[in-house]
Amino acid sequence: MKRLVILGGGESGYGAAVLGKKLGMDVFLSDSGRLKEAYREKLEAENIPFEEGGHTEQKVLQADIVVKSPGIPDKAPLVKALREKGVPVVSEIEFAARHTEARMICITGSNGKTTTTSLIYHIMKRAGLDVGLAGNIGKSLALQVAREPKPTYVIELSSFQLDGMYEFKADIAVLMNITPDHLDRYDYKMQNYVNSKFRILQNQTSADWFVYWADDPVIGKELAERDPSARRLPFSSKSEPGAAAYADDSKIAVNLPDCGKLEISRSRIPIKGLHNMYNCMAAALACGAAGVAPDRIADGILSFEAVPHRLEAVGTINGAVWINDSKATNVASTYYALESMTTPTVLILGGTDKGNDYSEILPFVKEKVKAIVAMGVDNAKILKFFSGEVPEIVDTHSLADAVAACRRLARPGDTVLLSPCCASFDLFRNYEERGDLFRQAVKDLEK
Ligand code: UMA
Ligand code: ADP
Repeated sequence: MKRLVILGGGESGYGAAVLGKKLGMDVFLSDSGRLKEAYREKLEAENIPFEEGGHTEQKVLQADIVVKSPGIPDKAPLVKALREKGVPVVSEIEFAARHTEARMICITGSNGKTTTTSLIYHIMKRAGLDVGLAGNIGKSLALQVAREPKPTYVIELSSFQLDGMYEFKADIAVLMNITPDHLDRYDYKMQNYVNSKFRILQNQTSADWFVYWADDPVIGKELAERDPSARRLPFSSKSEPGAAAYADDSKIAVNLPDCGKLEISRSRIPIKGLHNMYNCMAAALACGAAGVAPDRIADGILSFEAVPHRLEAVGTINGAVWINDSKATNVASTYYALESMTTPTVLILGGTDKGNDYSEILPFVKEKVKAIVAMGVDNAKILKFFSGEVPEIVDTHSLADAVAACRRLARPGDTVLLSPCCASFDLFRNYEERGDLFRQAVKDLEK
């Protein structure tokens, strides 16, 4: 009997354990911290052996195969020891994919993954397809393969998951963009991060599809060097020869593989901003490659609501619209949030800085932002960078103070935008908590 050891007992670890048990493997799960109550209870109920509060090296090293949770870095001493011993260490997605024949539609990129993944899933479900949603979006693929197998999965892939993928093949791969992120996990070398993202193309053949943003200089350079074999479906902000889809000021136009053309007026699309037109084009091309008819794709795009925490309108106070874009945790995402602003903006920035270069958003800040409300434990870098660049900057250290400052600064017709450019961990548990508390504060003000 093959021994499967799982490192980390969160969503992906638990799912891998259930699949391993179903396959008749000798399963052992090991977590260095404390398991979440819900996962501990399920592991006990299902008689899956586990340990928490530390990894017992001797038990882990006995593995024939190890599934590693994505949060655990490759540099962890135990992972190194496993590799030195020749034990394969794979991601939960790789493990799950080895036990299903399902068609895989996979989405990666630095920004836009969750929106595009959710949109593809929404279009396909509405078109009547039997499809599962999995991956970095928060749902284990292995658990679904074990419990409710589907003929098609739409999977959001992070670079951490891609790092543990070897034999996996995406039938349709979508690469949204590549801008610096998570560099602390990649020796602060951008090329290492780029290589990780390009793993989404590995093992693809000329029968598969590759959807990507044609205007991205990083992707362009890599494609020139790598020349992958999959059929290409580039989307662009310009109508250019070779582009399978483009967006202009009034519409998106998509040339769907083998099934015709599609044009949708931007004013009819519920999600706003140029970045969301990229997400719509990517989703339309992926669905077209999967054989969904143009009218069903249009129907899905026109009925898709914003995902929470991504340019989510949460209320109107004194004539100013308040928007929650808490998921904007890096410079590129705040860039696109600002790009989509059409009224004077009070911008909440700040949190845990990941080595941000704020000069990328400076032109939009100068053009559109009337005040910056810095919200973080330490706002020194933001205050220093933007002072003199906007009419007003306020220094706050809590959500309550930031919201009060925005209320004072915003006039009828303005927009208050929480698009912090930073991770949330200084003041909040995660970006969801930051966005939820912001939404609640706005609702309280509306009362
Ligand atoms: N742990 C160990 N040993 C260690 C370090 C951690 O055992 O050395 C344990 C922790 O105590 C924890 C467990 O590992 O109990 C699981 O941690 P995890 O976060 O790595 O894994 P999951 O809970 O299974 O969640 C993962 C993704 N997490 C990360 O990539 C960090 C989830 O993405 C994903 O939704 C889920 O699998 C299902 O696929 C989250 C994320 O933050 C949302 N992703 C990053 C992002 O979007 O930027 C990449
Ligand atoms: P991810 O899952 O990759 O983090 P999301 O869809 O959750 O991406 O969006 C996160 C943030 O990134 C959004 O709040 C928005 O500001 C920005 N964003 C969304 N789509 C794109 C895109 N295609 N290009 C650049 N930025 C984007």
